[in-house]
Amino acid sequence: MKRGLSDGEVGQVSQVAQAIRAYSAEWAIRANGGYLAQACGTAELLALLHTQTLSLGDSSAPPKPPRFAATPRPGAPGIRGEEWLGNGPDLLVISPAHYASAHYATLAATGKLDPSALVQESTDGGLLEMIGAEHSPGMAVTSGSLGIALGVACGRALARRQQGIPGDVWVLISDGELQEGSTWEAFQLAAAHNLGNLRVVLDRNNMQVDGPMSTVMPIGDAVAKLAAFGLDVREHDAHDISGLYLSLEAMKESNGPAILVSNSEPWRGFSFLEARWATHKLHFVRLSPEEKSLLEEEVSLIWQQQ
Ligand SMILES: Cc1ncc(C[n+]2csc(CCOP(=O)(O)OP(=O)(O)O)c2C)c(N)n1
Ligand SMILES: [Mg+2]
Repeated sequence: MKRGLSDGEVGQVSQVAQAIRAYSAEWAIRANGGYLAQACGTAELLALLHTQTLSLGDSSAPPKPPRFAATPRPGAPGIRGEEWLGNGPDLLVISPAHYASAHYATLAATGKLDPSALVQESTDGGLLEMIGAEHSPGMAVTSGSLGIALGVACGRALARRQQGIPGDVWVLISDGELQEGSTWEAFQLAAAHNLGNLRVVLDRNNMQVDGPMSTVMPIGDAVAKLAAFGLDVREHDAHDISGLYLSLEAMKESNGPAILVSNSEPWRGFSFLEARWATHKLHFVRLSPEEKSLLEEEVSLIWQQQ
């Protein structure tokens, strides 16, 4: 087991997490709405995955992405989104494609995207799709149709094992995806093949597009179900950097597929989201003029503290 993070390292991760919130908020301010709560719930998790947990290596993809040229395929122009992650050996798959904004913000906060490139987000002909696709920086799978990328990740983990390719396949999934049958089939497959190179992190924010998970379609005791499907399960507070780091490190010791349930507060970091959380409807937030100026103030505070 690795040692824990020093206070200095926790501080650095926290700075990256705050930058992720700020970059995502800037997009929401520009577009007068956005997938901001996803960044707020996963900021510490994404910061840890990118800077501490995974070995992503250096990226040779351009920090200022070119315009869209073609859907990535052999012989076609264009760059595969995962090339922005780095040259490995690990791979990170973001399954819920509406978390792309949080992930672009992470790439900007970790130096793999030029922050000025974020203005491309959701613009015609730009690579930074609002619902990320496999040509979008940092996105390995086109997964706007939810519940797909976990199965793809299982296939890639199995192929890596068969071909002796080192490195683990990490996948971020959402709790809404636990309401889909394909997710459970993928877990079942991961257990059947004992995929020890598959590591799943679940952002459990207790909401999906139509409101609280419990009223849209309750999924019961997720931790017990995941264990019953043969996964090595842990859960932790998504915003406690030191403990989350140790839980992620412990996953690396598993010989089979492992999952971390990251219990998040999708309002974390911005007061207008917290004020609205009673509704559990933060999936895509539009901003009132008052909320917009409050958010602008809180973003500028984050940058002052960097
Ligand atoms: C296969 C599929 N079914 C339905 C949808 C419509 N949809 C878009 S987002 C969403 C909710 C997903 O929940 P979660 O990922 O937990 O969202 P969040 O926590 O960000 O609100 C749904 C059902 C979809 N994109 N794909
Ligand atoms: Mg959710």
